[in-house]
Amino acid sequence: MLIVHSDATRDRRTLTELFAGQLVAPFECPERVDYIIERARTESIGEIRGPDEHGLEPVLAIHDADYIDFLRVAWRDWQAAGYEGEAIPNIWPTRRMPGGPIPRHIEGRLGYYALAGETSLNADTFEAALLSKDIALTAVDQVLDSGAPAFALCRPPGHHAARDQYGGYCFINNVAVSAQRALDRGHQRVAILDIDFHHGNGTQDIFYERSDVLTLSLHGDPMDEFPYFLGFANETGRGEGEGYNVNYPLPSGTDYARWAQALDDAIARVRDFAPDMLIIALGVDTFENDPISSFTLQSDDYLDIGARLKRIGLPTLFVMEGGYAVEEIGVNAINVLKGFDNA
Ligand code: OKP
Ligand code: ZN
Repeated sequence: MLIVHSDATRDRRTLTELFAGQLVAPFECPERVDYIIERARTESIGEIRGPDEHGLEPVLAIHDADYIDFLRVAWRDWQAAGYEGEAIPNIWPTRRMPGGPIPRHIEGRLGYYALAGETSLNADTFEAALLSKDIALTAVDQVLDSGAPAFALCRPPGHHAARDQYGGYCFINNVAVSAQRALDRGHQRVAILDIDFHHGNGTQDIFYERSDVLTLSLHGDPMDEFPYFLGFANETGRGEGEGYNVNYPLPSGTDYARWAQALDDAIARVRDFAPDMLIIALGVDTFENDPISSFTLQSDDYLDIGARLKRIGLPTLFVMEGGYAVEEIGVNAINVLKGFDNA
């Protein structure tokens, strides 16, 4: 399978993540990609190529222009305010204080455009987000051109990013931009199946009122897990989109047997939808030793996941999302691709 990768993903390393009341070294770190690409090489998964630039048009087909402008200038404005640490939001428009104008001050704009506070911005954030979407777009073009599967080794991830919000380490929603690209290049229907441990709230939000993109997500029950405020089973879509969003919230401690039942149900729904393309939001933070998650999948289980996905029989794009057991992330992510290729 073709892999799209860039060494330049290393150029973004934030220094801080607000976690458990402390600023810690971020879980979403450049080494994640190092382990995955190293494993892809030793397992000879396939050709590895770099991304092509795709510009902003496919991004603006999903995200609001004012949000992208904010990402472009946020670091400059944060520095201009005299702040010395990385940019972290600290106030939000909550239940009884929405509706006003978008603030002028960077502190207010950060809160307006952030959905969570763990994700620091620095000088390299916007460039990194652009590179990540170019990796995804290059891979989706490859699937569209050849029909063969591809893996976009994106970093930063994307599935928490909504139309006009960042957070959960995500800025541009790579799977959403890729799905829209496939539609704009002539596809009628695309399914996005999110198997990251966390609910794909951004992807759900973006396509919630649409019937051309079926969104499905298997994840830790939001009663107990990030992103807490979306991802419940009764969220099934709205208007035109009614019936085109499916959530599988699963309890802490979920093992592969239980998880695979949810996967099989999701696969049956993908089949019923009969899409032209399947996009997998591939997180391997479902792993038993993941430091911020609570499922108990083991490395061999990822081979079986890949095999089940292959049997759907659709042109398939894999897009990297989460996975924070850094030393095992290469084995786990590449096992999905191996399982797919060998099935
Ligand atoms: C990004 B992706 C755990 C805190 C979790 C943010 C997690 C973002 C995950 N107590 N904080 O979906 O892998
Ligand atoms: Zn995750």
